[in-house]
Amino acid sequence: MSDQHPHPHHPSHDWRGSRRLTVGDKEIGIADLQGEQAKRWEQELPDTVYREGLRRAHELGLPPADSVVDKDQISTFVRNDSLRFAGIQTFLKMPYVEDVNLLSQHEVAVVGVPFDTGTTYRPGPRHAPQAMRAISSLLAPYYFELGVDLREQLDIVDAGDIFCLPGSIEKSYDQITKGIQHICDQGAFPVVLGGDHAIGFPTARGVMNSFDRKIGVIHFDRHVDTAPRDLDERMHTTPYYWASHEKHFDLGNLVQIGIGGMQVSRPGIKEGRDGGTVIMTVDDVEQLGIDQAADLALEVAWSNGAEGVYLSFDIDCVDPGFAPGTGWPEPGGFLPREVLKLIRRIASEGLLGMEVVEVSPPFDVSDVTSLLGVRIITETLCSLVNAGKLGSSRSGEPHTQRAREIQARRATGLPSQ
Ligand SMILES: [Mn+2]
Repeated sequence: MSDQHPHPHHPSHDWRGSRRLTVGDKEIGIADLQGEQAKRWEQELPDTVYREGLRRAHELGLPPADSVVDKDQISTFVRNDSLRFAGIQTFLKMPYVEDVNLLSQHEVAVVGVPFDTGTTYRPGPRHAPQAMRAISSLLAPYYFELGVDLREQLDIVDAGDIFCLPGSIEKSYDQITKGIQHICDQGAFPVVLGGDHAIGFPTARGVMNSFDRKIGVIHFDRHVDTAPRDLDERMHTTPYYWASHEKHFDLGNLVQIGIGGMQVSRPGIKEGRDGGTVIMTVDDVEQLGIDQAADLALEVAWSNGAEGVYLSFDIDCVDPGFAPGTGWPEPGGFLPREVLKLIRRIASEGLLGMEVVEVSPPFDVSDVTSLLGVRIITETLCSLVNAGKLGSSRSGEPHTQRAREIQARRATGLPSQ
């Protein structure tokens, strides 16, 4: 590089002083970068819950052997999430609550629905709750871009699984509805680890039974799932036909994102036409752009007097190149970053609960589909916290009554479970 022709990407002046750089004909404020903003936010986050976890690890799992230098972080028995591949598997290594009567003390309850009797081709989602729990240990609770630390800002517990009956779809529906309704009645936000999409009917029914007001559903999928029956039964192709026959939901509040290709049920399309669903294809989202597509979905879901919205995310709306472990892979779906950004905006308006369905671990590769399912959930939770709909702010201000109660309990030193 000669002095006469300095490389434009290596300016000679001290850019650190001004924090502005000229790249080509564009002047860029370094501080305006998302990454730089995120660096500042990280400084505002507390580490109170993390520190308490370390203290507990020593109390319950003994301080480390004498030769260990980092006496704070390490215990003799694993009792926190420092050793991410070790320990008992719960979602994000959050506490397991064995007594479901105590869910009223927590803000978010993760629950597995290990059920795949509603599949019509590849089975396997009965293994998804455990697979998602296992791979969730890869993720730390801190989300860089939003500057959210789920451990510090939100009280999440793992409530274990609902007892599904693999020999009976109908009895499993009743079990699932009872379980989800219980979580909602306890005032906890349900995060459902499916399960095939047949569970979309009993989960929505459980949410509605508890909420007792009209809801909308934002439904990501390559398939419409609005057929009355499939192979003579209620299956994973039928949940929204049946949900729409409940008191507090109709198809006019169902927005379906990502539908398309050559696996779409014609009887289901007829129901959607008659009932007034809104379908957005991958092309629609591309043409509208992510933000406008998300806003349109919110408009539909919240229309006609709906007072809450439930999010149902079928992993097969993402292209099978990124989500191969699923029952009916259909080429041409979304990119992971597209759905994450859609979810981030949709969740910022608040939700009644959410589910990720149709992850099929036996058909997965390197756990990528399970991992994406987990990221859909963490994206939703971080967005809800960031938007003030759950948990507390970075400075510790509670966003919800439940968060206020949890903080008060922690301050008095009472155990939360
Ligand atoms: Mn599907």
